[in-house]
Amino acid sequence: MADRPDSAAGQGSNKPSLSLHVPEPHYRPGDAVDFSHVDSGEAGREPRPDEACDPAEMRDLAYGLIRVLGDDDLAHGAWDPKLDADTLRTMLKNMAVTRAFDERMFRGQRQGKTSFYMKCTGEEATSISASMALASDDMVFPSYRQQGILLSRGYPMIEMINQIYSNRGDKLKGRQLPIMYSSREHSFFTISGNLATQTPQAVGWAMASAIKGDSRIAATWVGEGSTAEGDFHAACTFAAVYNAPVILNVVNNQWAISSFSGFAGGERTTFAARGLGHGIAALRVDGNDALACYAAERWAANRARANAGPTLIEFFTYRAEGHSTSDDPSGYRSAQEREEWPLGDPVMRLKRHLIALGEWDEERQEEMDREAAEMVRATTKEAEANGILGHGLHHPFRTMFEDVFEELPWHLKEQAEQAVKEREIKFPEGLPK
Ligand SMILES: Cc1ncc(C[n+]2csc(CCOP(=O)(O)OP(=O)(O)O)c2C)c(N)n1
Ligand SMILES: [Mg+2]
Repeated sequence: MADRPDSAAGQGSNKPSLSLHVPEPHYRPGDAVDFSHVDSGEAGREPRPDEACDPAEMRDLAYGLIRVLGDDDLAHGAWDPKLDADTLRTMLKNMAVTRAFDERMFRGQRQGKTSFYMKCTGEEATSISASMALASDDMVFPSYRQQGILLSRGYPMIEMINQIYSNRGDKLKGRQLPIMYSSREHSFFTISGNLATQTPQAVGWAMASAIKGDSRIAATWVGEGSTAEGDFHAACTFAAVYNAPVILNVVNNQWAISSFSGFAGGERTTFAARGLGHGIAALRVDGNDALACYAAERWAANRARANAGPTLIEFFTYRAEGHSTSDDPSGYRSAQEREEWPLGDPVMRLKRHLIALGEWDEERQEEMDREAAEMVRATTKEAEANGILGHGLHHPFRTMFEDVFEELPWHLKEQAEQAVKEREIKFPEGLPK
């Protein structure tokens, strides 16, 4: 018989019994919230290393917090991207449009026009400001909360609504969950609900771009919860090994549906620090600071373009609203969290910055918000003419069998005929209204 450790599991041993740590969020519904443990640091504090810097020489940036916008609403320090006022106003407008779009689509779900929607409230800078720092043909591999990229890249809003309604105008023919857009023309890779799969795909695309001698880089966005997936770590390994021209953006909004970031390892170290173990340059950034988000993404893009290596960026932010229309966060977290969150709101902070520069005022902000809401309203009306959920104006049923094979194989032909027949039997008078 093989040797067994002396009564390792037995009672009466004087060895301490083993135990596990199960993470618990700081606050539950009804709890008073105090974020004083969050070290948000000072704007302008962090150094900005050379873009070709060895990751080992910039370790501290994975544990600090890059901030540009100070409490005085002015830009500070080496990370100030020094954007002109027109670019800042465009950024603010992209945020206003995204917020108005989110509001309208959320209401549309409550009105039964779609089955599902996801807002990005409070996280707008992590997609809009970051993607504005990329070239328009750099390939992006987003998750489901980066609608701001498409809107910033000029993707027609009506196409987004058609997709959300799965109507006859939906270019994806109702085959994707609402909000899982795709646009080759906008270098926007098809969103997948299988979390983190986009990360190795982005690295693979970046490697292919380098193999072909192209100059376009890739960027991916992944939630902090999703970094617990094996795919994310495989992506980091490939990115580091081959020095792939890629940016791995981790949006740490602190929640993964009802699980807090502790379940993805957030209690142990920062998400940016995941990069260091792989030898990847890592930056930890105030995700509610539009200028810091832009500056970090630009740094990483310049690095990738110069063949100096991949970058992992953690955007530290807060998911201000529910995970999706299927979620009710009041069941698992304190409502006070949003009010107490120390890094503020990205839209308000950028607005106040422009006002502090003398380049904006409250009247213009109100007018811009009004125009954004009106534009979304009008576009929604236009899309509704193509149909909404349950009104039967979707792509014909049989189209779900199309577009995969050049010629439909016999067994799929049989299945398609059978499916259509079953529908006729079930709804002899046509589909119910
Ligand atoms: C592989 C996989 N596992 C689980 C899910 C279910 N799921 C959908 S969203 C989500 C939370 C993801 O949280 P995070 O990555 O932090 O992104 P966030 O929603 O905060 O933007 C989970 C667990 C999924 N879609 N795919
Ligand atoms: Mg999250």
